[in-house]
Amino acid sequence: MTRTITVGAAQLGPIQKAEDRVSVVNRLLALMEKAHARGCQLIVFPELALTTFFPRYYMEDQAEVDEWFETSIPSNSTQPLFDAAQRYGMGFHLGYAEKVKEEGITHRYNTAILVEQSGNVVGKYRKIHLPGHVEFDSDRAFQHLEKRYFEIGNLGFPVWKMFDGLFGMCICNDRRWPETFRVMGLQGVEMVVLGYNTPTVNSQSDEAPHVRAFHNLLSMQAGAYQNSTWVIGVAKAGNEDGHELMGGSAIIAPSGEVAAQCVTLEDELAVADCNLDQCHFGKQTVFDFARHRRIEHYGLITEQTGVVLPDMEH
Ligand code: CDV
Repeated sequence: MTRTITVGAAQLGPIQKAEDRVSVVNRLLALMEKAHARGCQLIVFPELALTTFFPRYYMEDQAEVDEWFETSIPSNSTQPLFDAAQRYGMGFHLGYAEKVKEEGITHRYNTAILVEQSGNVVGKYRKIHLPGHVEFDSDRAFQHLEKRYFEIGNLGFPVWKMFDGLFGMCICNDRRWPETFRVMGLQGVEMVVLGYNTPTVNSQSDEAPHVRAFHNLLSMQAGAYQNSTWVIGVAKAGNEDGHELMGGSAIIAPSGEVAAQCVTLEDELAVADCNLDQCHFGKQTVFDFARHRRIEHYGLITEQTGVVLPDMEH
């Protein structure tokens, strides 16, 4: 009996600053309806899927910042997503800005949840590799203030049992780090779901858009292949109030091959039948970690963060 799940990568076109949650949730619901018509059992939405990519805006007033955050999920405006999940028997993955009080202290995270077909939340992930900067940076063409608005995630990279398989999550910049995928790979992950908001241009260089699109796929395909797992990477794309975001949402097989991909910069669904048993071959051969990893030579990876040049004096 195969473990095949039909998955929809639900790319979102731009969300303008003025667009409210209700309107965005209606767009998500339309994608869920399409996904249901195409037989999807799981739909994957992008990072910060309920709003524009607000970390591009410098704000000093915390009340203004907090407008972009959710204090509970489900909430009045997001409950329809959970109702649709139940109605269609469809799991979903959703990224959002989370404001939470834990042990009397308020925290803000860039968060994603995994919801099963019954509408129950099975897993929560808080983004660990936060890109960007804390203060206004006049040397950049535009701001990327995730380090200002979010704390580093405190939940690690766990995996969860769902659909008779093992699922993991990460968010956007996390995909560029092999450690992200390997930590989940070491727990046997079979499908990693992630969302991204990636500008088509680099705010600090003239890096070409096609090179940035290449890096996006390169990172996700490498993560898939080197851990023999499915990777579902979903963009928020298009022009948000003058800021271009790349598309290219993709469903990537454990071989590293692209199984399905979005071709527009709009709300779009890419669908693939993902057989989790396809993960076995890589996990039992070239990436059979138990047989082939050489952890006695990997100490620097967890002992050291930055580069330390070797002492070249003889
Ligand atoms: N939202 C992100 O994490 N975006 C980053 C930026 C820095 C380009 C990314 O890695 O795509």
